[in-house]
Amino acid sequence: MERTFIMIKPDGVQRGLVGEIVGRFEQKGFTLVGMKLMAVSRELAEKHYAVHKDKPFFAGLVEFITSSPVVAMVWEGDNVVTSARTIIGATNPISSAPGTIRGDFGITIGRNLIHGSDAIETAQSEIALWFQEAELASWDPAVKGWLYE
Ligand code: DAT
Ligand code: MG
Repeated sequence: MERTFIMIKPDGVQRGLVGEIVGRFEQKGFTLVGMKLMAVSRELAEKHYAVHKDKPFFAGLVEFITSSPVVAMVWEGDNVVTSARTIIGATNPISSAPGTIRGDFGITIGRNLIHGSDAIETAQSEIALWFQEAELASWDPAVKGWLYE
């Protein structure tokens, strides 16, 4: 089964949107296999966003992600990587469709509430960066037969 890494950013936690955001992935039918609220070190933030290290917004992004706790999660399901990106919406919340997390709750790109892996390979490396194997639970939801034919 495919897995993806999802992180509720400091603005999502501070604004009391953790339950709302987790609920959207639950309601879709995806399976939660790992979740923790944590303070993010500068080292972890810089590794996670390493692909953006030469961008003008990098310093501010690292400052933001380390400013207050995040909720790191791993979700599982068919096509969960692409589907989660659809549920999340476009990078800039002002261009995100209503019904998406960023479209419903965000205004600016620097406070866009949530991260989701952009490809299967990225998901694998991000899950390994954020979670120990023992922190992930493999389990079969009882409703599986009602979600998949
Ligand atoms: P996404 O989070 O949709 O994968 P990304 O990987 O291009 O977007 O960028 C990572 C994060 O960096 C993004 O969620 C918010 C921030 N960011 C991206 N472009 C930005 C910009 N032009 N100004 C400020 N922050 C930006
Ligand atoms: Mg990205």
